[in-house]
Amino acid sequence: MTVMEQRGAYRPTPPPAWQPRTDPAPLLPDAEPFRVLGTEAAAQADPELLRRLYAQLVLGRRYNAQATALTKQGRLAVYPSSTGQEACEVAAALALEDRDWLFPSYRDTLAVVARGVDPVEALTLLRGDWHTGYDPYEHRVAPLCTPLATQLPHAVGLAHAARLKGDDVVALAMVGDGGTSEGDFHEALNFAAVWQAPVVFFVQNNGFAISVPLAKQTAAPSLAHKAVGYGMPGRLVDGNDAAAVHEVLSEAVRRAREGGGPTLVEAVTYRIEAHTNADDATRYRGDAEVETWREHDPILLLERELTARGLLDDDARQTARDAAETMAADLRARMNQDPVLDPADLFAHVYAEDTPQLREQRALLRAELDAEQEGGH
Ligand SMILES: Cc1ncc(C[n+]2csc(CCOP(=O)(O)OP(=O)(O)O)c2C)c(N)n1
Repeated sequence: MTVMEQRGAYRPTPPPAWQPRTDPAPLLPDAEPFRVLGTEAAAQADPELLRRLYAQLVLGRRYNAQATALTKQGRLAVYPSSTGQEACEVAAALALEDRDWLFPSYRDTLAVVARGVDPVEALTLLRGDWHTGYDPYEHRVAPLCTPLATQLPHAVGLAHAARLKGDDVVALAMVGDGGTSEGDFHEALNFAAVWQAPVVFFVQNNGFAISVPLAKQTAAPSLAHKAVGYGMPGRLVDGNDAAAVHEVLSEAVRRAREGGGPTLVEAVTYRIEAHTNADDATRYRGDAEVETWREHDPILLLERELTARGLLDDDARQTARDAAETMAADLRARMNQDPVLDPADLFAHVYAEDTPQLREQRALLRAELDAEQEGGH
């Protein structure tokens, strides 16, 4: 008798407490990223929405170029460009209602601006100031978050608290592919799924975490597959297809609002520029790869669709470009004004009440500044 035949006589039964909890099949992402543009589904897309997305993409591309130029002119300390990722940025902002909350990472200035924050105020932190610049409550946009993934548990906490209070609020939290390896990612997704918090986790997989490619970041089949382990649906979408990203995010927001719990959305996209102006991307990737992605450019994809449907002519294209130039000129002019800063602000908001040490340091700084002024410097 072979070993297999012997085994056949023995039928293992599961331990008494075990029973299937949820069927993983409905949580699994599709094998291919969801697309709208260039497919039959595009015919159903609302022309007004497509036009709005287009105008925002053109504006966004120009904003990225202008902000990068400002770093070269010494007017901005650092800028993590989202060139190539504009569809994700714009769709994230447009998928939310005013009463919802956006939790951006440092790369998501464009989403912040598309949600209505003043374009100059949105750059305050990247200018090197100590505070966020904008009032997070005004547009319900959390501060741009530099420590990776820490915005995720913040989003879950806010969304869970809102639900406990009976407020109709959904939180959408943005994170990069590298951020999914952080402990905060795990804790946020686990908590959100167990408590069915109204949150949408939006991962922009742009291929790299600085110089680390996705293949070295994770062995998961896709980042969207990570959702299954937490018991929430994972959705995979073409991150350069603005209509597709908008549809998938809107559906996830709706689901969260209706009490269906969190969703993890992975948008497959590409970071066209270097990590920031302080990075040299040619050290870890080739031009050929970048060129392939340029052919799958988010503005190009939408332009093709709009033109094919007769929704975009030269006039409309020029109007979008003119609006972008006006925004860029205003951004340039306002960013070229020196900000008025009080060095004593360093001590503000550290503690509710100054400690004796802070009081002493504040007095020292004040004395030094006064002496400088008296000396005519
Ligand atoms: C907790 C933490 N660790 C390390 C860093 C340094 N850091 C800044 S950006 C970055 C890469 C993040 O890549 P990804 O999450 O893919 O986002 P992307 O920059 O591509 O948008 C790293 C490691 C950080 N900001 N925070």
